[in-house]
Amino acid sequence: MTTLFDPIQAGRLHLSNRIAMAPLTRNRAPDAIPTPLMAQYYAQRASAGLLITEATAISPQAQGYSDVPGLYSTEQLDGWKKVTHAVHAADGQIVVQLWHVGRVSHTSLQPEHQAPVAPSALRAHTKTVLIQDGVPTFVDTSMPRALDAAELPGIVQDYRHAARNAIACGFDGVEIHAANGYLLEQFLKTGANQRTDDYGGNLKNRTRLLLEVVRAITDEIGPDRTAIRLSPVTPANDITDDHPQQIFDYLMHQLAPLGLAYLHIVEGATGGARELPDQPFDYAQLKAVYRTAGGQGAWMVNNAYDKAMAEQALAAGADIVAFGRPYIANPDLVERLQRNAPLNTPDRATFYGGGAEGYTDYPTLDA
Ligand code: 8OZ
Repeated sequence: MTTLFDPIQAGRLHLSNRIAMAPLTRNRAPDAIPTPLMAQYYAQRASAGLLITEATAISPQAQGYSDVPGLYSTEQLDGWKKVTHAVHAADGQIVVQLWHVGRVSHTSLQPEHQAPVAPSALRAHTKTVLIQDGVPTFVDTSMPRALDAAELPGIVQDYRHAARNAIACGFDGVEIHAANGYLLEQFLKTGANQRTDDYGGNLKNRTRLLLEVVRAITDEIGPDRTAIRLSPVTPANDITDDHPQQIFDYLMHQLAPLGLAYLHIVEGATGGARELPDQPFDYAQLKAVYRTAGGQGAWMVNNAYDKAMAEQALAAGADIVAFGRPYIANPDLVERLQRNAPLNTPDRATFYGGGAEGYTDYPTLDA
């Protein structure tokens, strides 16, 4: 029987175990520049089979929160190089999550304080985090403007550049953030996309931007170190779809031939309930559709897993399990799971913003 502690190949990535650190926004990158403290934080967690960075903006327009990192300026790349170097020195492996927030932003974070961009001029009824005088404050997102179709190639180009930058920084690959109500999912789902052009309406049109982004990135850095995160039914950031099974099954057919390293599936509500009574979704069917269509990427699952659930998921055919909140508080999560040791409890008050406290000061078992 496969265990969490068995290695696995995912495209070009070789994971020493099936435990991934899920992407976690921590708002500790002032001016969007990764810091030495971030290098320490990721290196502390390097025993994970794979580290996935916090969501990282591909361009100034892609920013939606205070103090989240970017991957487009020289200073940002220099900061990330220290992160990948520290992780590799600790024998870890790290991919960067590429992010465009779309409408989940605030004018104060946008270039020239313009409106955030979205498929349609529909406001997301959700909050973003602004850090004012060091204190994280949740504020309503701003009213977005609808993107002109002529602007979309520029956004695809920004993803391509960010992927190139990722490799230049020493990342082992990239994970495209197409989940949690951000730009790519805004195009996918009916609740945010009312376009009448080639990027709205039918399944082909609503998946078009996402697939253009995937193709640009795989063309740039190779499919075997490109991955994607999806959240078929999450209500995160006010996102909804009328028929999620339909569009995600369709997407599996499109992604299957592209040779991605892994698919990362958030089951249920991100950071919340795994079962949503009014939004049933068949994840086994999703995987079956992908495999039947020839998809060979590793299947990564996420959301509120513990060890027993993770082992069940592997037995049911998942390849990798991503742990989020447990990784905030347990840098040595792999060892703790292996030894059935108790886990430290994460402190919500220090999730977003601040310094070392609640970030790099959680003790290991040995400490
Ligand atoms: C929590 C706070 C801010 C951003 C996501 C990038 O949900 C995020 C995020 C999570 O994917």
